[in-house]
Amino acid sequence: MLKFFYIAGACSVAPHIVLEESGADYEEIAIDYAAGDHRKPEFLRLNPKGFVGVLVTERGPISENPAIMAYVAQQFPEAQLAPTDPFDFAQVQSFNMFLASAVHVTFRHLSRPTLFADGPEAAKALAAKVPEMTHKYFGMIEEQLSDGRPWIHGDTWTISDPYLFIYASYLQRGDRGDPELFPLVRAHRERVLARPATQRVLEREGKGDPGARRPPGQALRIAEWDKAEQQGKTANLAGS
Ligand SMILES: N[C@@H](CCC(=O)N[C@@H](CS)C(=O)NCC(=O)O)C(=O)O
Repeated sequence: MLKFFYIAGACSVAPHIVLEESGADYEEIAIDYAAGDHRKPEFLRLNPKGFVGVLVTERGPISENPAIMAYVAQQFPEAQLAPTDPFDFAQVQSFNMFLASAVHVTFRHLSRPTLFADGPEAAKALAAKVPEMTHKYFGMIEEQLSDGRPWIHGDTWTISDPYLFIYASYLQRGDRGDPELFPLVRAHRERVLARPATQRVLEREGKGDPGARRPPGQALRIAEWDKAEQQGKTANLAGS
């Protein structure tokens, strides 16, 4: 049986939703971020990069969320999670790679500055640039939705939709840009949120809506990141 490893509320929500939409029989395994499960040898054997999601198949593990989602779509074609036409499928992949390599990486400058530079001053400088890039990238996504389409590639839901959902949810928190600038993205997020598969995943992951603003004081301040990272106390920051 397929085994899916995730961190509750993290970017792995997207392939988790895709698995749920696929109708596949799979086992889900929560990685405890606070306990550092993603740094333990058992998990690193599956993904030496130490990131979720990871999908373990009978042929071995698959890492990188866009790759997992494409695999599930191709493995369960009857669920119609992605187009089979090569050009249309490339559009899906193009969008997903953009989210992974531009949007997610931009967000990581805020949530995990120690991956890029050391010290609170560097973290502040990295964070200062985030809203500009977020607005630029979400502006492009808003434009793609501007013809009234319900889903990012048109009338049909694809694996790009839950992937956009998770980053639109992080934007919704208001700590990395102004979500009010992107009404079409917000409406799209609500459509994905309302799907039964999404609701089941969020319920089972147990963290609620990933777009909910964190209570004041719960989120660590940027300058505290280095200390928290050293002490392994970054649990509240999973999902970036
Ligand atoms: N390039 C990877 C990135 C995955 C990723 O960054 N996952 C985060 C959760 S959003 C993670 O596992 N973080 C653990 C860590 O940063 O140590 C992908 O797209 O799948």
